[in-house]
Amino acid sequence: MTYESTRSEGSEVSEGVLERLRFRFRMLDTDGNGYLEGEDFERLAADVLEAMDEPAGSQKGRAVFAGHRRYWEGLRDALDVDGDGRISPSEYIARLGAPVEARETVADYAESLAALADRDGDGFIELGDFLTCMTALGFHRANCVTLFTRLDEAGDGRVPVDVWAATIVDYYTSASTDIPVHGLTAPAR
Ligand SMILES: [Ca+2]
Ligand SMILES: [Ca+2]
Ligand SMILES: [Ca+2]
Repeated sequence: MTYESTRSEGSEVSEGVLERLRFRFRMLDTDGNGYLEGEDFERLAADVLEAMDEPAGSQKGRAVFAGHRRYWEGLRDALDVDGDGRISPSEYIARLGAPVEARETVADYAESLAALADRDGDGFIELGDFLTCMTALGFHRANCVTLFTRLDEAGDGRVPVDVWAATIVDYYTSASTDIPVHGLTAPAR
């Protein structure tokens, strides 16, 4: 089987998107061995559940594990070109031309994380819960505060769960750097 690039002519990948992908790779490679593997995603799910005091066996907990697995399996199926069961940095970067596949891959993941961040189940994510969840995932606190402020259009200190889920999907699938969530990639301040 030969590998054909999914990039079409004229769809130059912006440096900003590349930067975002590199940042993501480092965050997802939770054991830091230079490859993405199923274990990295199990660890990521366990860590964020622990940070949120959510039992792994609860409905939300099971959804988070299932979302992470689905996300990992989607990445592996789409990107593990040499079939060794893990994703190298170059395999990860090569996914840039296929944002539609990525959307299906991250939908459950995004929804489960948004539901987890709504700790009291009122349909909204409050700043404190947001920061606990996001810093457990590896994002820088200051960047998360900036993002939350931009998403909180009503200015009432909370963001609707569905808005946050859609924003997570955008983060993984958009080729644009002109979206609020792009700021998550900025270096720690
Ligand atoms: Ca790894
Ligand atoms: Ca591979
Ligand atoms: Ca809430």
